[in-house]
Amino acid sequence: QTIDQIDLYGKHVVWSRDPGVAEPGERSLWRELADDTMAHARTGPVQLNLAFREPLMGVSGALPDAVDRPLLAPPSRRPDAVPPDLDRARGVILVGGRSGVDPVDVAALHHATGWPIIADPMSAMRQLPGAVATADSLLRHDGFADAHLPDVIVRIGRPAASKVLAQWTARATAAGAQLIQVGGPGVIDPDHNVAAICSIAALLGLSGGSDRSWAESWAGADRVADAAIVDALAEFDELTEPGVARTVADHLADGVDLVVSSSMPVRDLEWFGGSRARAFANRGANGIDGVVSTALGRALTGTPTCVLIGDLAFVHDSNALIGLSARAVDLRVVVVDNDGGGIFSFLPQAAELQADRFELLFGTPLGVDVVALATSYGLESRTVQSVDELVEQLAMPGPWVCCVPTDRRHNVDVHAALHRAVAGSLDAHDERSDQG
Ligand SMILES: Cc1ncc(C[n+]2csc(CCOP(=O)(O)OP(=O)(O)O)c2C)c(N)n1
Repeated sequence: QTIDQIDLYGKHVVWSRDPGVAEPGERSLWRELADDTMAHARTGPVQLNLAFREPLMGVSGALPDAVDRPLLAPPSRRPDAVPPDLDRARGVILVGGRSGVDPVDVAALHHATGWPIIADPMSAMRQLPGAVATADSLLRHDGFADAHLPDVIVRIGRPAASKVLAQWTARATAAGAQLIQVGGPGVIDPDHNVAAICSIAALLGLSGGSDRSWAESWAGADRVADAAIVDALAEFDELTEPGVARTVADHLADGVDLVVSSSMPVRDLEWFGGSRARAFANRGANGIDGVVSTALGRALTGTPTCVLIGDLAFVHDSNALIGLSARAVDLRVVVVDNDGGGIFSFLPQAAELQADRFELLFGTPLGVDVVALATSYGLESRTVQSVDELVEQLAMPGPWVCCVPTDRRHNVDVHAALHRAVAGSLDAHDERSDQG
């Protein structure tokens, strides 16, 4: 091997060993090593770098009898004490992915405090009573955002993708709100504004305030915003990117898992996906790496899986489709083909740079025929151009690939129209409330 394999995964593994080439005289140590590896693997990814002696041929002997050993407990940080003064009426619960927290406990916290649950689809908790699905849209409305600044924020799991939500959270903590972090992988404090890291159990003694108008105000606005989104989406003759996310969320059968990719699918699902939206996503600097493989991995566990993905991420990981047509795997791939990366059209560079430079540096169109690419792997593949066609396709068991052609520039206008529609409906709702 030409790369140094020792500590190859750095801090991304919880444990790694490089025991060197196995020698018959060290047999007694192997079981201990296997045991240690398994125990650590229960707490996260591990790297065991095993070297073999050439000619790499041999016959494996019988395994020794199994022995029961206690497993290592996952490394955990001792939770902080619950800060005083959290029993405030104006609280919000943010739930995101990988929280490790039982939805029953989140529902109990909402029930006890009356605090709305701002639920990212990654939490799979949008169907809890008190869940709000349209927070990004609501918080883009300055009047709503100002009037609903909280005193307490309990964040459970990872933060959502919405920058608007993150900025509003930071604004609230800068103004004195307490941010309590619960669960999630590692210590989650990207904005360095977490006041305490607590267990969910410790928070279940909270009672919030007795003012139910806070919860009702969020719930009412959420209903208004969601109706505005649904109506505004129906105004478009063509299938839009947010419309694809909403259709997938609304129509994917309950037993089918969803994986969403960056940049726009994860956002469109979070912002416009409604209360049925629930998904898995790879997040981080390498977010578009291996997304088809991630979905395939989920599908191979036996759960039918749909992946909603852009054309760049799809092409980037299209090798994952090799051999798929010959396997009984229910993988359903919906490619939103805007010929390049969608998020960059929302950047100021989209207006500042000359179109060809912007395309070269940011848009990065590939010009790949998605249907032809999928067909070349022997997969069933088609172009889908209406909500009805997409609904029909989503009901089919995989493996298949469908491609929804969209336009990056138009997508910016679609998002603006949706935000305008929500803002208009919230204003009208406020007026009605004032008069009532
Ligand atoms: C491996 C990797 N390279 C680059 C990026 C930066 N990046 C984030 S989103 C994105 C564009 C993805 O385009 P596409 O898959 O077509 O989806 P769309 O943006 O159109 O929704 C890029 C290049 C990344 N997250 N991961």
